[in-house]
Amino acid sequence: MASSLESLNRWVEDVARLTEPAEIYWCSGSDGENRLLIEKMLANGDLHALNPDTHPGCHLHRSSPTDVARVEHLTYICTSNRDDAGPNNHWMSPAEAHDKIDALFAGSMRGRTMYVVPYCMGPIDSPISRCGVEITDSPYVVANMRIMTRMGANALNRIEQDGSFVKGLHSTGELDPDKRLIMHFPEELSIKSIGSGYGGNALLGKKCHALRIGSWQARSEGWLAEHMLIVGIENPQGETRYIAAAFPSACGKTNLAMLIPPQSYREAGWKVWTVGDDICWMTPGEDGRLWAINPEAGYFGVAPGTDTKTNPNALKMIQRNTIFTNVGVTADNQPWWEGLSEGEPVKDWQGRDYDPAIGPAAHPNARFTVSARQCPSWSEKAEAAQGVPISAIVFGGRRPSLIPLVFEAKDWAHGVLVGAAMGSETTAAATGAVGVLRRDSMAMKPFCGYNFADYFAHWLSFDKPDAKLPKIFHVNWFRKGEDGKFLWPGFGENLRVLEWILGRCEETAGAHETAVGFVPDAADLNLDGLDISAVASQQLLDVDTEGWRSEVEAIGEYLEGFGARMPQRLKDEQRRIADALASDPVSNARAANG
Ligand code: GTP
Ligand code: SPV
Ligand code: MN
Repeated sequence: MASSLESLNRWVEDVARLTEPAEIYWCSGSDGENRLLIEKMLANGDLHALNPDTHPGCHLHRSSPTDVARVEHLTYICTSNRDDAGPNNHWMSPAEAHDKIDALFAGSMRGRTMYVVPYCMGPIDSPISRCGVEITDSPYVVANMRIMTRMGANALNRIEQDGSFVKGLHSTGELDPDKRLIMHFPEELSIKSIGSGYGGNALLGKKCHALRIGSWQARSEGWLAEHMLIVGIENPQGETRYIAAAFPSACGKTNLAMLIPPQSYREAGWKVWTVGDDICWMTPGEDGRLWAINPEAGYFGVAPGTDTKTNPNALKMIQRNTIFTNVGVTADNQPWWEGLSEGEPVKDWQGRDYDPAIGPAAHPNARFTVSARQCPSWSEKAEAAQGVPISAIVFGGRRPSLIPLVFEAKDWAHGVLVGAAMGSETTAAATGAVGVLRRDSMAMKPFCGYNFADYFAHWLSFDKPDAKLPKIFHVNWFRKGEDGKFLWPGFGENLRVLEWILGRCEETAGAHETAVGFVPDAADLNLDGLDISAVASQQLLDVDTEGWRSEVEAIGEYLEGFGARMPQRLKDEQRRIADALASDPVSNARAANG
């Protein structure tokens, strides 16, 4: 039997023949190697040093201005059967896809170094972890992968033991949007990406492996690969419960994962522990619960909006050893972005003199790359091989109207519908229009490596008699009042909602039943010390029957769009809620009383 290392060597040779690099370098992940890479990038302009007194070990990378976000329209799932990719994905046949992209890879690494980057997604000794190797011609990608994954010699050892790994081939190519493609071959456990050096397009361990290929593997192996944060909430009794939450890109995962409790909660002894901020791999344990690991070792987080008031943990975390991508800089060479209360920009993200008339200092999708261990709320459980048990799953999105601050699904199948029905306004994390409401099921629209109908069926399949599944909730921090302002203060105050969620899991918190799920009364939430009017809290928790009727009808149409593969169970659930709304006197009565 050919060992995985033989297969790796053969693949490296094949790729070198195709891409014609000047040299091949195998990454060990050592500190010395990283120092040399950084020196090389400082010399060639890939990186700029930042102020060493205020930001030791920090560097700035400026992307090509047309390469600043994920490109969903250029991202393909290449399965032999088109229906396996589903209407939620762009599809191309594997043969055509290989032909197209290999033509772009031919000679693409001439004059460049080809880096071979072995990595492990998840704690190196965890049975839930999976390995991959990324071949790339971008030293910036190598430096990022070193922070974001367990990269180097240990990963290579594990690959030898595992016997299989995900093959990811990446080249920045010409950074030309017309010669950019991100292809996934789940049946071959491989990825090919060319023409972009940015984040999710280029750091192949992240969205390409851990979500698109990972979700495919998860389905065949009986686990879940999700676009979720993992956070531990420690109550004043010292008990820690873990919550996994799926919000679409740039909708608050990083912020919730490292939130600082409101002062009264801190004084009472509440603590928050960060396990992960973007990706969660969950697998049923022998006890019937879902156990989750964060496959990543670092955070690639949104910089704009990060400040002492919104996310002080993140701000502390990124004072040292951080790569900043597409932020502005101050006169004394500190990184700067919109929403930062201190400092003033003099250069924008493209290195031009800052001029508010031509645009923001930082690109709206500017990011930081930083080791998870630098987060003040870093949880030791992020290294636990078996992961952490999940008490609640939370879905959420940017919904300016209709969707209440929080509600609880009746049971697992209802919860799966709530996830499938998720909608959110688009953000700068992907190219294209911002602020457009779209369905983003389980925050996985851009990331599910197979047909959503099969994905929902997979989710439903966890509902087994001996399973002890988490309760499922939906939150919305983004509901707006008539003045167009957010009704809910958000950020640290979101802990109040998490407390209610955990209270529901322990059956200590109150709620009333509505057609769409269990909703708290204002009195069921701890709003003490919060500057929020009774009217606002009423609006936040309101269930508008009329509005929900059209929403649930639209959800039905969305499910129908997947044709015969859509599980009947989910359609029945949609019908159940539509029927309940049709005969629902609740909202009218509440309106009359309120
Ligand atoms: P990805 O890394 O793209 O997957 O995104 P993410 O979900 O981790 O997003 P992140 O936490 O970085 O949030 C991005 C944006 O949401 C920032 O502009 C934040 O200021 C804003 N945001 C986060 N939490 C809240 C909140 O509770 N309320 C409001 N109003 N805005 C929030
Ligand atoms: C997202 O877009 O959801 C991100 C950033 O987390 S990226 O790694 O570019 O996908
Ligand atoms: Mn993400």
